Formats: sequence, C-alpha cells, structure tokens
Amino acid sequence: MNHAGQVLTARGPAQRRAIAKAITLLESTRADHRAQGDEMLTALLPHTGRSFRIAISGVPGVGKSTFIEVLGLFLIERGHRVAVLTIDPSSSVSGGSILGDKTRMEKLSVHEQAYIRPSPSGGTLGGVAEKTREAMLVCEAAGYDIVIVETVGVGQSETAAAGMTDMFVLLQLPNAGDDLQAIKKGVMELADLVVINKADLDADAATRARAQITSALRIFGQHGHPGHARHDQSVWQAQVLQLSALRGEGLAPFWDAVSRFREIQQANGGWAERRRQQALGWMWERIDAGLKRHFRQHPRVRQLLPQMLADVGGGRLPASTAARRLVQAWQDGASQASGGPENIATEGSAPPAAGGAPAPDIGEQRHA
Ligand SMILES: Nc1nc2c(ncn2[C@@H]2O[C@H](COP(=O)(O)OP(=O)(O)O)[C@@H](O)[C@H]2O)c(=O)[nH]1
Ligand SMILES: [Mg+2]
Repeated sequence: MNHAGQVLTARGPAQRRAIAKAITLLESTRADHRAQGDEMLTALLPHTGRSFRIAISGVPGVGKSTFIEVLGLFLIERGHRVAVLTIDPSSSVSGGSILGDKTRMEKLSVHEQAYIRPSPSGGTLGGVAEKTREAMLVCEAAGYDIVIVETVGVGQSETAAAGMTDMFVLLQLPNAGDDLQAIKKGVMELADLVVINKADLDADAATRARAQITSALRIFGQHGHPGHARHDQSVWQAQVLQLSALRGEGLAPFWDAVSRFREIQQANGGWAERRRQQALGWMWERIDAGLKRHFRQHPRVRQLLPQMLADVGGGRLPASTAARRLVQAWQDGASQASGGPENIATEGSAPPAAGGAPAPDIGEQRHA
C-alpha cells in the first residue's frame, strides 16, 4: 500500500510508524521524494482539516511543554486524539529538537492516542514552517482531532504558528516584565487567549499580571491591526486565564474557553475565513520562496550578484536600481528555453545550489 493509504487505514503502532514515514518523506530535500510527498499530500487532503489547531507560544521556560503534556493527557481522557508538532527554526543551530521537548512530554509521547513530532531542523523559518504545516495535514488525515503547535518562543516562529492554526494561545509568566516583551514583539496582538502559567509560584503576582494583560488586550481590541478582525469585541474578546501546568490546575476552565472560542468562530464564519486566508497566504508565501530560490540560483543572477552587493553596500549604486537590474537579468535568462519557469521549485524541494548552500543567501535581509 502507498504512504497515504497506510496513514489513512493503519491503526495503533502501525499507523504511528506510517505517519512518521510520511513526515520523513515530506522533510526530505530530494526532488523525487518531494514529488512523492506532493502526491501523498494530494491524496490525503480530502481527509484533512477536521481537527482543531491550537498554537501554544511563549518565551522559553514559560512552561509550554509542561502545559502541552498535561493538556494532552486531559484531552485524551475526554476521548480526543492529540498531535503535537513544533516550529523551531533554531533547531538547525542547536542541533536537535526543541530543547529536548520530546523527553519532557514523557507520558504524552508514549500514549497510544498521542503523536509527538519535534521540529524539522535546518532551513529558513519558511521552510521549517512548511514542514510543520504538512506534518499537521498528515496527522489530521490519520484522525488526530486536536493538533497543538508549540513554538520555540523566539524569532518569528509565533507568526508562522499563528498562520497555520485556528487559535493562538500565549503563555506568560506571572511577572510584569515579561508581558511587556510580548507587547513589544507584537506577539500579544496575535493572542486569542493568554494564559498566565506558574500561578502556583505567586498567586498575587499572577492576579496582577492578569489585570495588566487584560487591559493591554483591551487596547489591542480597540486599536489593533484591522486585519485581526477576530478581535472584534462583539465576537470574541481575547481572555486571560491563570493556571499551573506543573500541578495540572486550571485545565478545565482553559478548555472551556477554547471550546467557547471555537463555537463562536465556527458559528460566525471566522474559522472558515481564517483557514481560507491561511491557505491563500500560504500559497503566496511558498510562491515567493520558490521564486526567490530560483532567482538566487540563476546563473546570470549569481554572476551579477557579487558586484551588485558590493556596489550597494559601498554606496555606489541605489538599492532599487540594483534590484531592478538583477530582476531584469533573471527575467531575460528565465525567458530563454533553459532554466524556464517550469523549473521553478519551492524551497526545500531542490538540492542546494552547486558550490554550497550559503552563497545565494549573501546579503539577504529579512524584513517583516
Ligand atoms: N512552578 C511551576 N513550574 C512550572 C510550571 N510549568 C512549568 N514549570 C517548570 O518550568 C520549567 C520550564 O518548563 P517547560 O515546559 O520546559 O517550558 P518551555 O520552554 O516553555 O517548553 C520546567 O522546569 C517546568 O517544570 C508551573 O505551572 N509551575
Ligand atoms: Mg518546550
């Protein structure tokens, strides 16, 4: 049986193995694997989308893994099947999965009804997020009805996680400095629900933090990004809860809030619209990444790039002029028979350019 068939029909440990194999296939950078992976995803697609997707975010050490472990067990007890995935673009640097999370979620990771997959390593955030998103689809097709995406809590992984989930939950520590950080980074604006964890350490501080964050969220609700229509106060007002992941306290109120959010969003169309926007946004993001990769690997661009970088860096050439020249050189080249647009591949689907991967990255700046 093919990969998709095994994911769909196998049960128990055989299914977990099938899922693992399917995700490994999707994480492969070999072009033939990518083609097989695309075929498999297409076959799985009709069976995806039925789970509720939750992002769990917060700074390292706030208790995300501890929380996911107790929440996962809580949900399994109530008849759910829980998949846990992570987005950790730094995992290529640290050389492993997200801070050893897999060992942290000791009970959950061995549970029959749970599937835990650490972050794929290597590549850009976009590449890592793509793999996580695809892994999510595999898990959904296998019948996991709750998908939890843990972010590493640094860099831009939060935005990526928010872009692939139905609900964004931000974990906070019960002290004042921490929430300011989240506000500064713009993460607070993404939150549908804020959880103050470690309330067991200092109940008073947790209460103060709750009041502070509640008022901060009110400001976002009124003056927030207009694109974040889900923060329309008449529909769903982002809430702040307290809990202790370590003691497993506060899980029932948390899940009540999640369920309420889900019902409201499903009733008013917000849920479907969010997924539609995510799918379209995802497509464009992948097109951008694919075009950029093709661009940077193109012989003419590679030839011209060092000079352009030097000239722009040295203040001898306006950046916009250099960009136009490079794009023009690429277009001229791309319109010739060899290296035509049909060869454009998305990131991760082709081996690195000859001469080593870092070369095409020279001088690239990521802007929000
Ligand atoms: N006191 C207390 N400690 C907690 C709580 N939740 C997590 N911790 C501890 O905080 C540390 C970091 O937790 P972890 O789940 O790895 O955080 P992550 O980096 O956000 O995934 C661990 O030592 C946990 O035992 C809690 O509710 N109360
Ligand atoms: Mg963790």
